[in-house]
Amino acid sequence: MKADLTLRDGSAANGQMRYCYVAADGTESPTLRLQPGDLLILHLKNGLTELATSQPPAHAHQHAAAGTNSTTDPCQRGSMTPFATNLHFHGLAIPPVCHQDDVLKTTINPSDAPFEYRIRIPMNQPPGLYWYHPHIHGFTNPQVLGGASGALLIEGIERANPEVTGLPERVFVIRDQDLLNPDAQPVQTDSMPPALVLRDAEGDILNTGTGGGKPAKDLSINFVPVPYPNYLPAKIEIRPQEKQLWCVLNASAITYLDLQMLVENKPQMLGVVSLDGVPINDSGTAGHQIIWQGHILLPPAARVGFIVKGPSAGTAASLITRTVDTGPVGENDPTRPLATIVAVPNAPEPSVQLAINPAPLPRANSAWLGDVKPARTRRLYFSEKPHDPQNPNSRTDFYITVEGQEPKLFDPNDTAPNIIVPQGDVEDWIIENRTRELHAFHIHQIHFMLEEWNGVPLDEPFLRDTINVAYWDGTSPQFPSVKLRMDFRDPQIVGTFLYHCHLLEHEDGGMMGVIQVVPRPAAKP
Ligand SMILES: [Cu+2]
Repeated sequence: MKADLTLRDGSAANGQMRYCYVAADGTESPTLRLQPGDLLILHLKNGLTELATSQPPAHAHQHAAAGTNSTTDPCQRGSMTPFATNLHFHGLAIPPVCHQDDVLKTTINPSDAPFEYRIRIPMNQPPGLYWYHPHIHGFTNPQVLGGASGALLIEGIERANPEVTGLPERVFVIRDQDLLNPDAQPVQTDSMPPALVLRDAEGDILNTGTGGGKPAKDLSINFVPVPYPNYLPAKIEIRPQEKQLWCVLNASAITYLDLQMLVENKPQMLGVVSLDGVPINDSGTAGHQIIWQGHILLPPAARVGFIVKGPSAGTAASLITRTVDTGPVGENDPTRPLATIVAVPNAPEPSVQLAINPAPLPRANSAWLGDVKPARTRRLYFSEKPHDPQNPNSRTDFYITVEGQEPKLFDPNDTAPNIIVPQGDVEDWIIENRTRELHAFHIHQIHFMLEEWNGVPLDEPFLRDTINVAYWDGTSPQFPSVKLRMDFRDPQIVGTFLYHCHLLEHEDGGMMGVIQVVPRPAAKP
């Protein structure tokens, strides 16, 4: 498959910077549809203009001055500027090397010719929803918040799960953006008093804990904005009682989603068939292919595939996101509608329908991750502190630290690995949250299994690439944590790559670390 994308920017009427990938035929941020084994040749032209330099993001000063960015080879630059860009293919098990999925050194400038990505989708890449977005340190947040993201779908979920064969399939990309009406008062839909609007050091509206009030960011669904304060929803048409597979990507920079479908105000059960691109019964031992849920939490960067059934004709139905308590220093994320679901007999059918009689997907030939004994256990933790210890209102420094190492902000000019792993190993990582807001742990190149949530064993029969970590209440002797089983067995995944919080303000603010997977013979005993 070939794709020619240009990253364009523009300044909206309200002064917000907007970014978009534009394909050769004018399509905006196209969904790239691929199959295992396919070769994707993607030419990315950096079409950013000087506009991008007029509004330096909060943390720009940390990095913009570093380096000259004058090397002619886009594979060797590494120094980051607001008008530079690159691509990360979130969730794909492809090598962390230039022209594939390297974001440590790969930097594309506006003066460069279109940059070629050549990506072979692995034969064992699970079928599901993935995505692409820029990953320039210090400037990922403004570009993604401005709209730079797109879905990448690996076809074949019906080969892994007979429950979805023949279903029409739709892709929804939910993005966040700065408020279109930041000065508007909340519209009161219930008896709650207007919430106080307090802001954090990054200028985001603090979590009110009420479920209402002014959100930190607006949301859009497939580029239809649903802005505060009236939240005029988008419209989704579906035939009455029709079953469809909905694949939803939370491409937000910082906003958590908790998706729910209401019919006549009653929550409907949603049949989850995949998370983060991976079918639910990936282990082959779950005994079921669907997890029925009344609502689905999606941290930034997470994806879900679920079966919905169209409501009866004439009934009021909607897709909403429920409030997420992001913690006392988290952003305010109230309950709000995303789309009205309208059941009409002549609703246009989605353009994609899953095969009715597909060849079953071959089973993985490696042992299920949950059955592999980990070589070792590592402990990492999220922490935060004011940049100026004397001034609690100064901007926040965000850290992810390997226990025993000195907390250090990510520095693109010092990419010595924090963690070295011999290829072939499986490890357990315990990740603690020592802060009073949510973080979403993500690692490039690999998936992991969630083994424990706050010490409670889960043993999920599927893998994830992004996991929410609960916030600390400020008093408990134990910090909230997740225990993950990390899979470094893939022989293709050798080299240096990143793990970080996927709340992009945090990532740009330093909450990122470097891992090196070394070839087996070179590994120390
Ligand atoms: Cu975070």
